[in-house]
Amino acid sequence: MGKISRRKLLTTGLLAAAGATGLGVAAKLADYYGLIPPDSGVLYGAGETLDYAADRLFGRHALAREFAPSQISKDPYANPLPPLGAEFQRLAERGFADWRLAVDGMVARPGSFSLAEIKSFPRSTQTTMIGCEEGWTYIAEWSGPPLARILSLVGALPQARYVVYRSFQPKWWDSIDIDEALHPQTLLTVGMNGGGLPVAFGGPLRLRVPRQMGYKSVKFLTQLTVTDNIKRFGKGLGSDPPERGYSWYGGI
Ligand SMILES: Nc1nc2c(c(=O)[nH]1)N[C@H]1C(S)=C(S)[C@@H](COP(=O)(O)O)O[C@H]1N2
Ligand SMILES: [Mo]
Repeated sequence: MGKISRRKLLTTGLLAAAGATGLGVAAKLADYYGLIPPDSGVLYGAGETLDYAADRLFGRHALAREFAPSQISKDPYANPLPPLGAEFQRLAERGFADWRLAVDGMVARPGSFSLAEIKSFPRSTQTTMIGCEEGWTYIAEWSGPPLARILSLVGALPQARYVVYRSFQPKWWDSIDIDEALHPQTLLTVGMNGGGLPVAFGGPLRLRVPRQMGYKSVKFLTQLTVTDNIKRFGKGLGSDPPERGYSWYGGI
């Protein structure tokens, strides 16, 4: 296929195909261009596939909406958490001095960072909205080094396609594709509303993914694994939520 027709297909083909002949064709096009989210079948989940493919073709650099300081929610709602246990308690009592973020997988220099190291990196600040699929939202100011910074420090390899991330709560693991991981608004959050990050909101360290639904912003971040193949993790669907009927891609 020549350059011009390929470009034309990329810019008009997906949506036109979806409109004219149904989502199955869009899913096939998405597959052709390697834009299939890991939890979708080609026939089932075509709606989500279209969503993901359209975002990746047209909006990979799009910014999540930012709000004015006056719009910050006075009373942000923290999703209630089960008890985090004795080990978490011990870490908290020491001011999380022993908290570490391990980074492994397809990186030139695997290793781990202390919280103090992460806090010492240049921070970005954003005032964005977080929303739960259950229907509530709030706006807060979040700050921390962009995930992209850590990925460049450890030397993520060019073949990398996803970053899998894990929490102190083992059930809460998830993944994002490399576009989302390198996006400037994807933050290793250490601060909220001008202070530290409270435990209720995922302190001491939370991955903030403001272009996707709240469940992708995993609290108590402990590990990053860079990979080119998501199928090796869990049931191969890219995260825990799809194992329970939610989408892997939570674009908003
Ligand atoms: N580790 C961990 N991360 C988590 C959760 C959780 O229970 N544990 N809940 C998720 C869900 S479903 C949502 S909607 C948001 C809620 O964020 P909030 O408590 O700041 O409102 O955090 C997400 N990250
Ligand atoms: Mo949620």
